[in-house]
Amino acid sequence: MSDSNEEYEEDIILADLSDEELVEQMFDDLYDGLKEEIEEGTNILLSRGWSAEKVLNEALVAGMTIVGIDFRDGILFVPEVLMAANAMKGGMAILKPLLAETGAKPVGTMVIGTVKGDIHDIGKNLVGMMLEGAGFEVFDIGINSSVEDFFAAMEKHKPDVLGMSALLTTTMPYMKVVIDEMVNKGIRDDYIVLVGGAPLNEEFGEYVGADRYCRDSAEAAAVAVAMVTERRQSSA
Ligand code: B1M
Repeated sequence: MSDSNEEYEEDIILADLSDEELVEQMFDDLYDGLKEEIEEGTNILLSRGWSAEKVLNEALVAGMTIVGIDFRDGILFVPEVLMAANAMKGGMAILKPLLAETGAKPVGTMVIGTVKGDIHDIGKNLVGMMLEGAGFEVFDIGINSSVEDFFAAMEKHKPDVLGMSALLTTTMPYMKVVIDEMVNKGIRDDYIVLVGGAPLNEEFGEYVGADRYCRDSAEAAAVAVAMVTERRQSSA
């Protein structure tokens, strides 16, 4: 038998796998940074009636958690994790329009960014996608965002909500730098400030002076909708 036949025989046909097997395979493919396979797996699960949220949480986010554990333990290194992140973004791009599908009128606006010194953007992107799905207009200023970047975006877009994301224990204190500057400039109460990211917790959210710490993107969307609605009602 030729080599190419052997390779062919070893190929896994994703569409032939059960849901459970496919999700397991997607964990492996995410781990190996295989973007096309992740895109294919995402499409297959959607075609089997999975909701975008279910694919996101049970296949993509769960897969990235495994990557994170091996990254922490020194089994995976930055280049491999970058490839995994790239593969995950391939799946997220397919889910984005589905998560953003909504019949609701725009309920508010948000400026969001990952704070200075931090280049992690997957969680931030997810929060933006979920907010869009909840009917928000989202202005994403990207990664490594300084006080000046946040202020320029607030000035330009006059959002209801300012969102900050941080994934590193070394960068999360920068949220306080931004909020303290808002206090100094007398504009803190003009905005609802939400913060999030894996190393944060509620206590830290209170410490930096945010309105709320949000554990995940679904909570961020729900909190943003509730707080903007409440603020509009109380000022009406
Ligand atoms: Co980095 N990294 N990384 N990394 N990386 C972590 C965060 C780490 C926990 C890994 C580990 O050791 N286990 C660790 C931080 C340790 C610490 O600070 N205590 C770490 C480290 C150390 C580093 C470097 C320093 C490594 C190095 O260079 N030696 C370096 C730092 C670079 C920098 O930022 N200056 C680095 C680099 C990278 C990559 C570039 C390779 C890549 C990022 C690619 C990218 O984002 N485009 C990367 C990745 C992918 C990770 C892990 C593996 C996954 C992060 C992720 O995307 N998770 C991560 C391990 C982990 O978190 N398990 C890790 C999936 C995402 C959906 O979750 O972002 O938490 P998350 O978002 C969640 C919630 O937190 C929440 O909603 C989302 C869920 O719905 N949320 C919000 C997030 N933001 C929110 C904002 C809100 C509300 C909710 O309101 C506004």
